[in-house]
Amino acid sequence: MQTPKNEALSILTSLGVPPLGSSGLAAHSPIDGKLIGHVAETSDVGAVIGRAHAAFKTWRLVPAPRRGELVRLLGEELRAAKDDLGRLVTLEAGKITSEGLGEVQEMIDICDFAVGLSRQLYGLTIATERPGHRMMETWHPAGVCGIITAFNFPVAVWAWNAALALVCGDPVIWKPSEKTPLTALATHAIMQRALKRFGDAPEGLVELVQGGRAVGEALVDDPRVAILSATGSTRMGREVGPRVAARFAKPILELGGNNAAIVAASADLDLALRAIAFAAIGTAGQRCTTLRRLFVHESVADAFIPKLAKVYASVAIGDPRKQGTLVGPLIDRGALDGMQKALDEARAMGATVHGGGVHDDFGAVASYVTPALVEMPKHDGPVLRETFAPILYVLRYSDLDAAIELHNSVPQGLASSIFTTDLREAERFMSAAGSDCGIVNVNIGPSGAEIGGAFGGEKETGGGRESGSDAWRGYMRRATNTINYSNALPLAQGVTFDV
Ligand code: UN1
Repeated sequence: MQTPKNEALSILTSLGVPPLGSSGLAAHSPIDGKLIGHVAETSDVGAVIGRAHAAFKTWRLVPAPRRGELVRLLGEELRAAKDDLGRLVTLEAGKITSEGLGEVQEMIDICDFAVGLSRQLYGLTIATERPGHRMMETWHPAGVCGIITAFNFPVAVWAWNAALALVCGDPVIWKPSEKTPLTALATHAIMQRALKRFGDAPEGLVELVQGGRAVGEALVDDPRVAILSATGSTRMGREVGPRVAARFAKPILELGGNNAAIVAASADLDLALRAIAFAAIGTAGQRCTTLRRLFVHESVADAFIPKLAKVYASVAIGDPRKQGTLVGPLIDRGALDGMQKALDEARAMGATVHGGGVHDDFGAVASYVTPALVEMPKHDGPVLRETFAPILYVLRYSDLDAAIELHNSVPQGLASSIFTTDLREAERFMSAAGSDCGIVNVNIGPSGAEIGGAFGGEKETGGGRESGSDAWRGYMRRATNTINYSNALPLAQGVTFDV
């Protein structure tokens, strides 16, 4: 097998990315922890925003179905590049091959969705109290959309935002994670091909800025950026949200999750086992939708938890490019340290920890771990936090309402599941008194959402919605229009004002 560096460099060449430089952001592969190369940082973000802002003046007037054509071409280019880009995601983010490819598929799916949307973007016609009048809603492009993304979905999250923003008439500026600059360069090169085939897109319509905190802050604070979509930690969102709100721009925040599942007494335990394994161990626990807390009914706990521990002990860990591997590396040493710290805290509380060890045999600079299944004596301490690593905290319950209350007692509110064959329990979990999350599932895990639904969550998850359903509205501004087609001028609420 090639070294990650050589493989990444040859993919970048085949995707048409110019050779990497010798200074700027350092790109590593978590597979061996080694340097791949350097990516230049953007020095003048203001100039980039200026270009995008100028592009808005033209793009907002291009008919939406024609804007959709650009996204259709992007989808075509992504289909052609799927294998290369998916492998690059594996090399730079450490995902196993099928998940790297799955991430690119998610980009293709949102392009298809957005193309259809480009012939919709519909408003309402509303009954008016005045004769000879008509009232309606119109949706217009909102302006430049800044997109800040995280390392764990280094390309798909850009696509969820960009595909919608572009059909909605908004130029996009992307600030990827500093940990994944190469997949961003590759995606940008693919986008350039779509733009070239499209022909007459305004300069500055799709921009990429690379760098650290200052680059992100320039997008957050610039009044020319009308929409700021940020994916990452709650800590990041706590800074970004108020700054965007302070200048009355539109934030779309997709922050931390502390996702839970309930395994009820009537659950199909075989199905639950497989679903829970994927949700908790998949992507090495580095999805914002990763399953982190599990409530198991006391009547099935003794049968179920040992089975789960067996899965944890047998799961194949290693080079994510290798067939059969299910758990690749963590992104870096910081993630590994964070995991060990959380496990130490759990042990100090009296928890039983299955797995959780560090694999130094893959080389001291790489960060491979065995996923940890942690039987907790109580719902407290590290259980209340999102640790971005494969740790699943398990608790037993006897009463469903009490379990739902604990389920909802964390600050985050992204994704949740119940495993049950009891209709009453399933409906209770989805009801107003049930899970308080943005994603509430029955008999499937909390991760791996399709793009057709709105994606996002409540409370400290930030409240934003991306992707499907009517999430497009977050990228547009609404105008209410009242049209008088009579000769009279009746005022609303019966007011008279004769001059
Ligand atoms: C994320 O982890 O930032 O539902 C997004 C899922 C994916 C997206 C996760 N479709 O797991």
